[in-house]
Amino acid sequence: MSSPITEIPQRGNITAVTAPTLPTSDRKGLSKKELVADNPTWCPGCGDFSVLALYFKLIEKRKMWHEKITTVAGIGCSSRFPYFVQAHGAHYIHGRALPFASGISLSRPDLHVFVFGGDGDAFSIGGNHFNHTARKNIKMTYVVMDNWVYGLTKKQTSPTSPLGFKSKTDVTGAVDYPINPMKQAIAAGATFVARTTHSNPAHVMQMMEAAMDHDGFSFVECLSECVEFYEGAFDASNPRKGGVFNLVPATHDVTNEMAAYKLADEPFPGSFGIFYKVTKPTKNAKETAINTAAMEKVKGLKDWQILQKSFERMK
Ligand SMILES: Cc1ncc(C[n+]2csc(CCOP(=O)(O)OP(=O)(O)O)c2C)c(N)n1
Ligand code: SF4
Ligand SMILES: [Mg+2]
Repeated sequence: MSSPITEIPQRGNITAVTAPTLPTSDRKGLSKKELVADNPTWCPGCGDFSVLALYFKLIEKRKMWHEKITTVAGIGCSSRFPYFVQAHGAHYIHGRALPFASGISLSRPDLHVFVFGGDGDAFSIGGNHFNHTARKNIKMTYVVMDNWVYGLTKKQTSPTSPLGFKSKTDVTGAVDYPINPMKQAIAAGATFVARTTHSNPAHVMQMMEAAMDHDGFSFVECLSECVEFYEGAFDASNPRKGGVFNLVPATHDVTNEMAAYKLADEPFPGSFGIFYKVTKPTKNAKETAINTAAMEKVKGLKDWQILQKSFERMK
């Protein structure tokens, strides 16, 4: 059987061509075996295991193929994520996962870009990138595995550590007010903002799936316990540890920004689910429109003629 060639939309008038792939109907989704890479080096019991297992499940369930997904992360325990996935991706620079992922998303609109990382990577060193990627509404799914601590570097205060948390950088207890990731995401302009916890796998899966289906910047805060340096941090949200897991009320209007802030303002453990979701044009769509209009102007011209036109304009 002849195999169709997949054309990848590109900037400019160059069209890249991927390796031949089987027709969609003839291809099976990837199995977990085909997705698992190195054995995770996380501590036994770390919440991050749950997120990784559900990512595999999501890829299997949605029948995504290697050439259609990319897994990006910064630096941290949680950011080791791409090492453990047999797929295209990058374990990038601390705090810089989002700019890297933005480049992929904008140049390859046919891919689904997943970004994983920790609270330090996202809100400390990468804080400004978070705000700007959100406001630009660049299509990708960003899952922050929030453990309220720097795990990899062995227990420093993170931007989400609660007041009083004793760490190597705050030996008498954290004195700085923590940020609220949900409020920050909504205020920055994220068009999909959800909250979940590693201790409820079905819910994590639901949130990741909904985030993936969102056409825009989708942000999921996933509480993910660091059993080594912040054991028990999320017990109050885990019914198996005597806590309560409350879903966002069914009556909540996800398009109501003020209602979303109200949910985000609830004291811990708060609510879990989609707080905010609106449809707005993505930067991807806007750039595609600009590029299409620019290409229309040089339609039919050869590359060297386009180049010549540019030189003429410079004279
Ligand atoms: C530029 C730079 N600064 C600092 C570090 C050291 N560093 C590595 S990971 C990390 C924090 C990780 O915390 P978080 O993002 O919450 O991930 P976790 O380990 O908790 O999953 C820091 C400060 C680094 N690798 N690069
Ligand atoms: S140090 Fe904490 S975050 Fe890092 S792998 Fe161990 S339990 Fe997980
Ligand atoms: Mg952390």
